[in-house]
Amino acid sequence: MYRFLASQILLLSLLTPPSFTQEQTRPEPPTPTSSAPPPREASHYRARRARFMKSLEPGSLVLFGQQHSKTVPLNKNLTYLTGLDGETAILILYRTASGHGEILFLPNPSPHQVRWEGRPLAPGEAASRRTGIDRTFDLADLGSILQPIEPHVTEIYLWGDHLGKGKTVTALRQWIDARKRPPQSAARQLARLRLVKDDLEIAHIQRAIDITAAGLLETMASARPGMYEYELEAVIEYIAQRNGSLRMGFDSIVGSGPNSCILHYNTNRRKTEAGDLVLMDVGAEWAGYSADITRTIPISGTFTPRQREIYEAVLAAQKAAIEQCVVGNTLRKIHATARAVLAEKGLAKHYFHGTSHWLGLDVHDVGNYMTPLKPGMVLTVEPGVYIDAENLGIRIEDDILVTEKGPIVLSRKIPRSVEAIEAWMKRDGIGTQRRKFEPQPK
Ligand SMILES: [Mn+2]
Repeated sequence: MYRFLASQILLLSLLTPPSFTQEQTRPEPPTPTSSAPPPREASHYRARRARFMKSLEPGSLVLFGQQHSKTVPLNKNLTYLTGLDGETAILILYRTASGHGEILFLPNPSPHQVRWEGRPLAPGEAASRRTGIDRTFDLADLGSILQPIEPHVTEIYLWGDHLGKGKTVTALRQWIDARKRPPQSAARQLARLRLVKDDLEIAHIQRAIDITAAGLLETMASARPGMYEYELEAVIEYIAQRNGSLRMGFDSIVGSGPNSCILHYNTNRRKTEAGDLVLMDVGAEWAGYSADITRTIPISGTFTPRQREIYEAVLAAQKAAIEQCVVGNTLRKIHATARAVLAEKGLAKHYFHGTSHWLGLDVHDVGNYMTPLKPGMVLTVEPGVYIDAENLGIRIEDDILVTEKGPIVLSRKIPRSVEAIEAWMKRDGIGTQRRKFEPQPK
């Protein structure tokens, strides 16, 4: 009898998943995204969800999903509404006659998954504190929790194709597909909200810009003829990552000489030559928000007279356009202003692109491009002149916050005038010298 019991206990202990109680008494390890916002920010997410749900009719239910993955694009609307930044999650928001409800579903991983992939954000207090959502549940319980809500749902909105995989999601998809009315898109309502940034968003954008600024300053100080474009890129991205920006908002563009004329060049493999211009269009990301800044520098440290002439023209166009970033104006007006300055100097035929786009969680952020400017909107102003025959491409791009009192250039700390760039480039940067342990250049 005793031996039987002992073997039963042994069997039981083999079947029981390893205990994590010891780990739970320790402070929570930092999540892989160090850009994760502290809990006090949850009130902003709560306010955004309330505003969003007010824009929908009672009886509406909205589904947002995200599957943690390095390859699938992030669901930025989920970030906007919860602050989550790539974690696997399904958010359900629903509107009733009297108000709205919110439920967050998070995976409860098996010990096996924890062993291989680590511990994801799980349902519970930590998730509630971070997102401001009181009700967090195991993703596996989604079906049973949705059931009592279901009869009250008249309209379903589904955000994108981000729901992910697995049994629960398959069942959810079947439920959606079985409904008479296909799911609607809430893109328009979300885009309208995301167009005007709240304080927290502006702080995040400013942080992304400040990190990008540090990277550009270091790169300008490091730039020397003979460096490869990717060496300059490495300095920018090193500074970005060193400061907690774990992704760039988009592929860095570092185009020297002829490549400065290619608008979205990002091969970044050419060796720079004395006298080249180098166009750097870069943006670090912070808490999901991207900066988007372009500086064009002379690799040798001083502009030639011709480069200077064109540079001053582009800068004049940019300054005039920035002055137009006032409440009530449109992007069309801003663009026309930049173009007019370049046209006066006979350069309009070398200006091929628009002047502005919205900036936020997406580098080309959502929102209607005809919307007149309102306080809290953030946009880029980036005129450029590209003369292929002279290997001369110049773009100057800054990030602008619209306020009641006029435009604020959030990226103003980065040298922009010819004099300021040349003065800054006299310095040494971390990319100037090779470290002892690096192989010598070929
Ligand atoms: Mn841009």
